Amino acid sequence: MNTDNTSLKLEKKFKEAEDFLPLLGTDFVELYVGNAKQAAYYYQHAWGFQPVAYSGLETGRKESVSYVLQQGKIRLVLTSPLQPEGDINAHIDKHGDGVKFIALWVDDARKSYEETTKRGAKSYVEPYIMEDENGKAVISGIHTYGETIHLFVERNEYEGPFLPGYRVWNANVETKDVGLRYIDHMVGNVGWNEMNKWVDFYAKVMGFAQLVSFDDKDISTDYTALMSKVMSNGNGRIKFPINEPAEGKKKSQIEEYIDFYNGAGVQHIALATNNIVETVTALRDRGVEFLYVPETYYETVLDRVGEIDEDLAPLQELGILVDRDDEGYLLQIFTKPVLDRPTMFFEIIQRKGAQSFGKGNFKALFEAIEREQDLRGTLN
Ligand code: TYF
Ligand code: FE
Repeated sequence: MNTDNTSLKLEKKFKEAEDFLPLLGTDFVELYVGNAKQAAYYYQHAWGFQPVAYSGLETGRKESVSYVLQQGKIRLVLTSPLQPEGDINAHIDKHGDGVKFIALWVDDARKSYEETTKRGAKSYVEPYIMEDENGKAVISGIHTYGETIHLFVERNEYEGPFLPGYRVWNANVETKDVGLRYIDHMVGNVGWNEMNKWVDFYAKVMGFAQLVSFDDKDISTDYTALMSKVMSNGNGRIKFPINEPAEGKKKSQIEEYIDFYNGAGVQHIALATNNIVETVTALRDRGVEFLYVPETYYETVLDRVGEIDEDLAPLQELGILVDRDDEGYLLQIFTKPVLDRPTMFFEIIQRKGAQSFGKGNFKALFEAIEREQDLRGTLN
């Protein structure tokens, strides 16, 4: 039996202990952004997210505004301040646009809060009830790396468009979705020597188990290095890899992120599709920019991964990477940062059996990132 089998490993790790923090899935991801109206337009028209809900001046909210968009199970919330000062402005001033909340869907937001805070989580918000004519929801929250927050969302007594206080947001123009289905994983970048602290946090406070570990020998090019550990919850629906920079000849992409984000934060969100060629073709047509992968990658890729269902030509044309483990293979591609600061980016992933992370692609991927760093003058 191969010890690399991630699915089996996860099953074994969780048989022993009862899961004290059962998570039903990712509820939503909320970004604090400078201009939510225009960001919403970008995610709607470039990424094919559908308008779902809105809250702002028209709904009686005075301080800030939020747009909710959805594609498959992926729910994105974009929030901007309407006034000077306050937490949202401070967050944007320090980090630029970025992920503030990773909200997790639970059956019991009070118990989630109690179980995690008693294990050492720092409280962000005690359980509170949100209520309107569509029902009620219970929300609580704890701090994770940087200024990022995990919210626990209990919504079994709510039947409205998003959460109490929101109204339906109807689009004035149709946009076709691009086939994105769910969040496969969300990666956090943390500072020097901080990876293990956050790995311990996910293990002890959240009851997650470590799936994989990559040291700086696995993840290095001639120039840069990083380390990474992948944490997963009990049912495998929530996967949080944590990266830290490692010493190399030049500046690690993780260090570049930390410099521009001014601290730890979400580095990338991996979105799953059932047809990566169609999804990436649609995204490219709408102007989403992806990392460039050199032809040489495709000269040897099939020797490494063996036979695959897809034709190689479209994969090469689009720059899609392939990797294999003992359970199958995966196809993945990475966007350039979607902000002016070289901080957050997206990954598009299609899993065909493989439950691992694209270790076989790290070198090609990191060299592609280095070329971008070089163009920005941030490699040194
Ligand atoms: O899913 C994957 O394979 C990626 C790989 O800084 C990765 O998460 C790892 C570290 C990094 C960028 C991408
Ligand atoms: Fe990833």
